Amino acid sequence: AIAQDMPDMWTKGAATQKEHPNLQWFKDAKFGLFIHWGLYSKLGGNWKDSSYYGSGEWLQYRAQIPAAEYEQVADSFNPVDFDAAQWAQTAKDAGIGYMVITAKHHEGFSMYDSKVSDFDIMDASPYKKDPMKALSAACKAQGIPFGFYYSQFLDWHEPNGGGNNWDFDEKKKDYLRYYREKSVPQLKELLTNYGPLGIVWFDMPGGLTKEQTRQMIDSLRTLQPGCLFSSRVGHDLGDYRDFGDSEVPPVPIPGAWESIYTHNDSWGFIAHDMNFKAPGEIIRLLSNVASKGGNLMLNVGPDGTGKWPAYSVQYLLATGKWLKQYGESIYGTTHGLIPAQPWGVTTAKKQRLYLHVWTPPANGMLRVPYMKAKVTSVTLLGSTTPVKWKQLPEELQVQLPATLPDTRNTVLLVNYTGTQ
Ligand code: JFZ
Repeated sequence: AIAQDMPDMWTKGAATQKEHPNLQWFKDAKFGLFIHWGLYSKLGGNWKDSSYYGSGEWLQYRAQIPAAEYEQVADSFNPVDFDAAQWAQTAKDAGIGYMVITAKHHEGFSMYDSKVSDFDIMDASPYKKDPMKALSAACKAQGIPFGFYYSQFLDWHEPNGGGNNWDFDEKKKDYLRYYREKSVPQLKELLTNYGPLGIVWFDMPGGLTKEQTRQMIDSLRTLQPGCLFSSRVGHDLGDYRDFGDSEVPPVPIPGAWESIYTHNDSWGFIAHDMNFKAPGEIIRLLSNVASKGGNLMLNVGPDGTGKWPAYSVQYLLATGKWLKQYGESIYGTTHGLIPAQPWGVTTAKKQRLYLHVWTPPANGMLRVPYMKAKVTSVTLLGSTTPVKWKQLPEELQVQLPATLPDTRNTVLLVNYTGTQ
């Protein structure tokens, strides 16, 4: 019962082309970390006397800051507290399966050592080091697949880049020239200088036909055939699908896909945004996305000094603690075999069904409808407390203990024989 009666927006683009041969690690990873980090992180949503809530990385656009003026932010961009090993360690302890960081966002500033542009952290900032070199190495040391977000079309710094119409006349723009002179050469740098990449995360396509996009992809592929390209490369040519920000499909979706979420209300750092998702929310979100067959990529927005918001560290580590106990119900699973229930959702592995209990029924009697295969055991993950259960035709009933091991999301493992 996959993607039945689904509106077009959910099913479109799924498996329209040959699957990339390197998708399995991505499908199994389930939990990714997105990092938005750039000059906007130093501004934190503030420009002159105004403060802007919402997406911090869109500040230049929101305040219509001229490129020449915005450029000066780089003069004092000096993330001295950036610690690649610590970032990778925190990600590891949080149970993260892959990391994707902004190499260049719409502002046009390269957060790595680029020979293609002087508007990069090596040439334009006092920092004089390449944080992406350090981070890619630290992730490799932790065994975390590493990838770059790259804004291939929007570039508010370049006269020929997409998006900036407050400085530059849209009609005079030569997008192909921008692709030829900055975008593609930079993508080649990223695919050449940072070891094997798990993902290039394109965003906001524009300025290219489908054929031109295909040509760009083909030339980039030769550098790293194993690297996955996200759907926002455009024209349905990506290797996996991304749902719009903060979307979880209502029923299972086939193929490889990801839901992306901010941790607070913005991708890029906003100093006064404290609306962080608590560990319980993250854990339920992660199990919800997994129950539909996808990955959750959760974002962190470090500040201009290179520190993560304290709540992001704290809540991610709490999520990691949960994953230590319940990880087998997330990693390497497929979508659940039972549709979402009032009490929660399910995920699955071979002959195993995981019941993610978010809201236990008042009387403690958990009803699992449509359970046809023969159940052989029901246990609480990470607990020795026995549970009573019985199987009726097409329904499994489980009596939950009075106190659950984890009130945010307790997981039960159902072993069964035959096919469900
Ligand atoms: C883009 C960026 O503009 C934004 O700054 C951030 O990096 C985010 C992850 O991606 O924003 C988008 C792009 C596509 C959709 C929504 C926001 N979409 O398809 O719904």
